[in-house]
Amino acid sequence: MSRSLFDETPLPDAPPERLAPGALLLRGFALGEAQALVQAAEQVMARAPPRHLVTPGGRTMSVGMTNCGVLGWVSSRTGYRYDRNDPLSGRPWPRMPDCFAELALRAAAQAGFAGFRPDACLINRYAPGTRLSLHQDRDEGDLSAPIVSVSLGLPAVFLFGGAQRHDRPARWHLAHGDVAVWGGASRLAFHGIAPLADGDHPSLGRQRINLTFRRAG
Ligand code: MD6
Ligand code: FE
Repeated sequence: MSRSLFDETPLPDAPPERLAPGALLLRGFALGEAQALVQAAEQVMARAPPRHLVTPGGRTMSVGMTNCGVLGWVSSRTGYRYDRNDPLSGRPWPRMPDCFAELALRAAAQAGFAGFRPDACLINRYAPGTRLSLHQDRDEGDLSAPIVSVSLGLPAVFLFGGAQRHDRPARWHLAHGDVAVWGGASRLAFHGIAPLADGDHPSLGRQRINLTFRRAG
């Protein structure tokens, strides 16, 4: 099959890109199953709708968030925590779809983290203009496990900083089907998402969905 000069789809055996020690970008790793992942995410979101959480400081987050798996990440005026129940419904979060857990396990292994069994999947939904300010993911019980992050829908600019909030972040382009795996020396790096540019994605329309898998318990 010939390849257009303008085709940005990664070659199937493209080597991982290194964002930093312990942080790898597997371009297109989830492309083949992206449609199944989108469908499964939509089923989770039908049962546990994305909501705009309030930070301990009293700001409302512009990203819509929900979870699946045994544990879900939530923020409120009282702080950040993992909870077994969805505070909106009072019921357990939807179970993690098998296609989610299998993809996270394979991506982590590809990046050198064998045996990754996530118990939490945070689902972030971005509309055009939405951003996620620089933060660390440090509420998880097992910081030796990596985080696996799957991008679906509109492309985004991932801001990847250092161990200090004021370290100037690098900018990485994340597209539909890209998977980032990070752990080890990068596990507590500051990171965020720049305001999402508007666009119309063939399968997701005017939005970006991000799945981040963690070992929280
Ligand atoms: C996002 N991701 O891509 C937000 N955190 O929408 C994250 O905050 C993130 O991608 C830890 C590890 C990987 C990530
Ligand atoms: Fe994060």
